[in-house]
Amino acid sequence: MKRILSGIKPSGDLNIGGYSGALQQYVAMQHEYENFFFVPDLHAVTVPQDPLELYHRSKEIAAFYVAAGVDPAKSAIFLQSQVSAHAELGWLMETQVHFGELSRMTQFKDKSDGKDAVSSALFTYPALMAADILLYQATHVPVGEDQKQHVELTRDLATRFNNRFGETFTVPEPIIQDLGCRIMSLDDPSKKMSKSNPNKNSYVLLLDEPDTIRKKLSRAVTDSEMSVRYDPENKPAVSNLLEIYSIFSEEPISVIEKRYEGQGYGGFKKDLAEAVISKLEPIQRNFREIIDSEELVRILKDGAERASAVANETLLKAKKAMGFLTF
Ligand code: ATP
Ligand code: LTN
Repeated sequence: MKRILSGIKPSGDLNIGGYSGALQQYVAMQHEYENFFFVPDLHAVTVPQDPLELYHRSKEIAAFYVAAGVDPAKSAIFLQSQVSAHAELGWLMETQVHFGELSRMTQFKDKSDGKDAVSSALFTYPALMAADILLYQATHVPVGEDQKQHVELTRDLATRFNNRFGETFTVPEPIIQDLGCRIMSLDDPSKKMSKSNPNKNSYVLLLDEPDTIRKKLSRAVTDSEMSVRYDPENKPAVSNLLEIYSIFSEEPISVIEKRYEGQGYGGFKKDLAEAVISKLEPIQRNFREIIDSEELVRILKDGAERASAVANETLLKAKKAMGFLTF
């Protein structure tokens, strides 16, 4: 059976980049795999977190999984901190990863750049991410482009461990879709759309009101050519909007290009906003229904139980292989 493990950090409000690169893939792929979708809350605290915000955001990410259409009967949905095997295998993976490998991780460089105090956990984070994936013997890991390097390191660590201690872990494959794997900022198409951007108009949040979405997309930067054409190299801003349009309307880019042939950007941006709004509207409605429900608590408890059974088995196997006493 093919298995997926993936998750979205509860470190900020979810934007349409995370929807495109991660969440909509989870929903689309869930029926072909056995799935483990988790909330990597232990990863969120690698940078300072307000406890109350962490509490609410962790629930929100789980609620988004369900609201977007991840079926909890088919997929285990759980919080990382409720399955203690993550922290334990994370430590064991830290003993396998090299300082030089961690130093090459671009996400660490980006997130530590210009900060005076950076936690050591931000640096060793990829070892915990490897543990997340390997605990479930995941065959596939759907992520956005920015996580490719971490999944590749996970593959190296699984192979290294298997060579040193005997066959223990499945070597996972990243799944990175061609389109929408790197949605760019609305104010600067050279930067990834990110919740850490101080300019609120640079991203659309999954919980943004329709009018806010219209306003943000109408202000998105374009270019002076006035032609709706997909050409990421020469027209990065318009190509980014076309990718968003295609993800949200589920239409091929060529069909969208044709529709706006010979027109400027006004109508295109208006229709883009409506496509985003109509996809988000049911997700927002489902989200509001589930966020404070007993059902969400039940889903997370059940998910943690199902996840623990698989994770504890792998942890035991890894500990035995390394020579720990396991009676
Ligand atoms: P941020 O950059 O906003 O701080 P992040 O990438 O650090 O977010 P998550 O929110 O955990 O962290 O990302 C969840 C998933 O969404 C990951 O698989 C990531 O690759 C993907 N993702 C995040 N931003 C984008 C984007 N702009 N385009 C496509 N995929 C994205
Ligand atoms: N590192 C990821 C979040 C993450 C993850 C994972 C994604 C932690 N563990 C395991 C996929 C599989 C991020 O920063 N977005």
